[in-house]
Amino acid sequence: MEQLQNKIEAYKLEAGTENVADAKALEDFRIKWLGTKGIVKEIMGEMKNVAPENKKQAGQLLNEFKVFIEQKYTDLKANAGEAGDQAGQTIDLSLPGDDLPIGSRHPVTLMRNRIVSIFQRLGFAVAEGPEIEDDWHNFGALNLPEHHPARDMQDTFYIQQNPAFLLRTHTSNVQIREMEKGVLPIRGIYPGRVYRNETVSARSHCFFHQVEGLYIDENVSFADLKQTLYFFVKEMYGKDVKVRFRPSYFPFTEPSAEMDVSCFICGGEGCSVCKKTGWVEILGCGMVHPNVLSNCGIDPNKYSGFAFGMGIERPAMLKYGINDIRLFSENDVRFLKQFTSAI
Ligand code: 2NM
Repeated sequence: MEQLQNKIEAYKLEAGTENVADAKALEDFRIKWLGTKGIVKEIMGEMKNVAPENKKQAGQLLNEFKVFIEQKYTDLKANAGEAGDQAGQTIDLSLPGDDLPIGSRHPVTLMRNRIVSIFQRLGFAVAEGPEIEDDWHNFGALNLPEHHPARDMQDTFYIQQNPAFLLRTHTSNVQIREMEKGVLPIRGIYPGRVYRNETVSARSHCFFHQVEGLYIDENVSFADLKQTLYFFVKEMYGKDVKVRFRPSYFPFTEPSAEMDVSCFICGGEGCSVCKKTGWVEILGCGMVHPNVLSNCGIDPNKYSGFAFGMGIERPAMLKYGINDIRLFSENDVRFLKQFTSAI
């Protein structure tokens, strides 16, 4: 029994110091220790020489030894794999590399970038702000006091744990935050996600994306607004596009207008997109209300400015022929990989 114990200890020491440099040496180790004529098999055969009263203990020792050698083999195999990789031995360099799909930009991102980059060329600087906003920056500062009926124009999600906060209903909160900084003049373009409590359907969703813009300086006039937005639509829809402004109402601008472009689907002939009117509404705009300027610490007697806002999903749907707004947020790769563009 003692003899067997000593033998096992010696083998353990021997196996413990073994190392392999490559797959061939690993296989040699396996054959030497675990093969059909290997050391583990051979020493197992010694059970028959053990006295009956020692058989139980011997069995345990031998089993333990077998597990020890198997573990050693597993370790060597892992190391040999790494060593082989490092030496380039297990890699076939003639094989093509793994295919890494590079993906594509989301159609909303494509349309946002198109819009934003046109204004950037006019010197408008991009800024972003929080999507979870307080009442003041989303409503109050925008000339929309509590209980003002115009708040009903946008059904709002409030934060349950603290209703002083809400999900912004437009990106105008960024305008307010930029104006509050007190650095004038301001020429900014503000893209982002906004939220409204609307029933989800093919045409409307409870969240969507907007780009808003703001220009504040001395002597900014409605003529500047018209010319800036006219430049924008010519870049966006081509130089033959026509525009018209219709009077409208926003609490934060006075006067306010909605801008239409001649239908870029039918060219003004009349189709389902323009509902046979020849015109498509694309944005709202106006001269920033003096109350809004005062709310942000800007002197309305010295400064004036214009602002505008537009959705991104609708023009993206028209451009790419998408008929259901929900597709934008379902993350189906079969949908997403259809859109390609340089920007
Ligand atoms: C629109 C339409 C018209 C607008 C105005 C302002 C601010 F902060 F300057 F008062 N922000 N956004 C505005 C004006 C937004 O979206 C349809």
